[in-house]
Amino acid sequence: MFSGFFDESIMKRAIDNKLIEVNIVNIRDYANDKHQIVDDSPFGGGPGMLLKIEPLSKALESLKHSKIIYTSPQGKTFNQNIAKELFKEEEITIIAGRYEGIDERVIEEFVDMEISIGDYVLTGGEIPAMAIIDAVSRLIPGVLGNKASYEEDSFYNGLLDHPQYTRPAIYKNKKVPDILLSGNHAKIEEWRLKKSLERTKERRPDLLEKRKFTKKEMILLKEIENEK
Ligand code: 4FV
Repeated sequence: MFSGFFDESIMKRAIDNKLIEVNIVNIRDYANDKHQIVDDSPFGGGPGMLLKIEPLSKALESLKHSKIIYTSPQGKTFNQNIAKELFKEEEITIIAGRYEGIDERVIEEFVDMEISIGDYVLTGGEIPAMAIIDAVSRLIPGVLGNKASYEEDSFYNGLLDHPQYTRPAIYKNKKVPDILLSGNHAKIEEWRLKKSLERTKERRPDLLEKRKFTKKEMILLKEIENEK
């Protein structure tokens, strides 16, 4: 599942430019029994299988120096702040679960952080692992074309992104907002900030709760209030 993810586009370039190094560890290589069994049925009964402790422990033993992450619905919900935190790590190991999950003793012994990418159930932890690798890698200077890209990100300043447009300026009578064609960068910045505040207030008021506002933002929030 990872070949496509690492062999294309920005991730491939980051690997080729040695900005990130990826080692994929097959847990089955650490199952030393004849049939290389990696899963077994849960104690206490119940549906499905679990990843066994022996192969996983042997695979993780030499990686204890790294930040070990397990992706599961029981984890804390992934967000940009966690991505920024992980960005500071030298080396990250991500356990991508399968079946119903992994033996709890592996989590107790090895896992530093359990992360969920959302309240829904997937067939495996690979896609969550890719999401984490993508969000963290693009923060590494040089991975994205230009540095500015992630400084303009959604959530970079804790707000949702403002609307974006590109050529043509008119399409089937749908016009791009004039302000964006004005060349007045100060006015454009203000318009974008106001749009971000408006959207965040409408769609994600939770993001505004703990947020500190600049004077400028307070003024714009007042305007938005009055324009309702
Ligand atoms: C998941 C999530 C997730 C649970 C059992 C994989 C599945 C299966 N991971 N965020 N949502 N994992 O659904 O991180 O092994």
